[in-house]
Amino acid sequence: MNTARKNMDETISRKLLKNMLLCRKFEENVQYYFSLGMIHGTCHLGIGEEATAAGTCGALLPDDDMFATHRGHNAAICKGIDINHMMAEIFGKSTGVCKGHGGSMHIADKDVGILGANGIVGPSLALACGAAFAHKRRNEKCVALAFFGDGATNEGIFHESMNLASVWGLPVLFICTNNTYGMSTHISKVMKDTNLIDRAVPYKMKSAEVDGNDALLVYNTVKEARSYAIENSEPVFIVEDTYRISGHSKSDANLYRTKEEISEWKKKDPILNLEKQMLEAGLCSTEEIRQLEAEAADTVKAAVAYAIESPYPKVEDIYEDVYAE
Ligand SMILES: Cc1ncc(C[n+]2csc(CCOP(=O)(O)OP(=O)(O)O)c2C)c(N)n1
Ligand SMILES: [Mg+2]
Repeated sequence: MNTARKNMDETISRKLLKNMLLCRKFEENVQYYFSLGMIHGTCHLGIGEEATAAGTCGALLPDDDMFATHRGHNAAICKGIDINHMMAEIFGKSTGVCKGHGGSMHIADKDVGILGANGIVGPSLALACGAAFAHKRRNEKCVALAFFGDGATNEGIFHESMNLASVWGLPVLFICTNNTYGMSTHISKVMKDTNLIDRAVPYKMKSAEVDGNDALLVYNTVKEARSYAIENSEPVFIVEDTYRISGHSKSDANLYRTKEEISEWKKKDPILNLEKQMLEAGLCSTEEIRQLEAEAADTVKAAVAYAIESPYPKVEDIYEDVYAE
């Protein structure tokens, strides 16, 4: 598949920028309240990876299903989750999208096609096969999309799911967010061939690799892949190359990479990247960008207030919505 050409559509560019700003403000706030001890457990931030979420989810329609990873805040925001209820979930409050029982790594809202983030690495691929199978059986013109990291591509579930989707002709979009690290391990230490796109070859699957810090390019690539998957009832594999500026999780001391490497990637910040493109194309002014930033900050501030004011779940509700026997 040829990488889709950029399309400087004003409405799309604005939507992508707005969503990326919302993601960044949201996660900066999560980081801050985590440091105050007001958010418990751990959490994985995707600061620096916002274009993969905004561009990818921006190309989906409401009926499409999306499965996220442990680093799933941005994907949920860009698929259209209610920000107040997501923030409340991360604070562990009863008004959260999962009534405060799930937290950061288990964000889900089936009303907007978010069928779950996953604390385990890899299941998104297999779950998306199941959802796509259902769509196919019902003759629905939509896709199931799985986000997963470069690290997950070494797991059995990656290969089993790619094989199944290929053989059964399932309309799945497999989206590899390639930030080149699995926790503190660089991909070159765990793969002989780091050219991830080649992993589609044995499954004879359509594939594309894209600069994952270019939201418009990601959007156009996924949009084209979505149409292809539906028209041909086939999966597509997309590698989105990016970098997480934030550490792996809250306990990351960043000892496995250099300050220089991080600074180099900061220059390729996906938000600055799109802002620059929009300014150059005359699609917005610096003042408008500042306005969008202020709006994102206000939205997140209101979400934090909502989360803080909300009550914790009751202890006696702990067995509600538990399906294990
Ligand atoms: C099956 C499984 N193995 C190991 C872990 C621990 N773990 C959590 S995140 C992670 C790294 C995953 O790397 P990657 O898939 O590249 O995603 P990234 O964190 O880079 O977004 C690991 C090993 C886990 N949660 N599940
Ligand atoms: Mg990774």
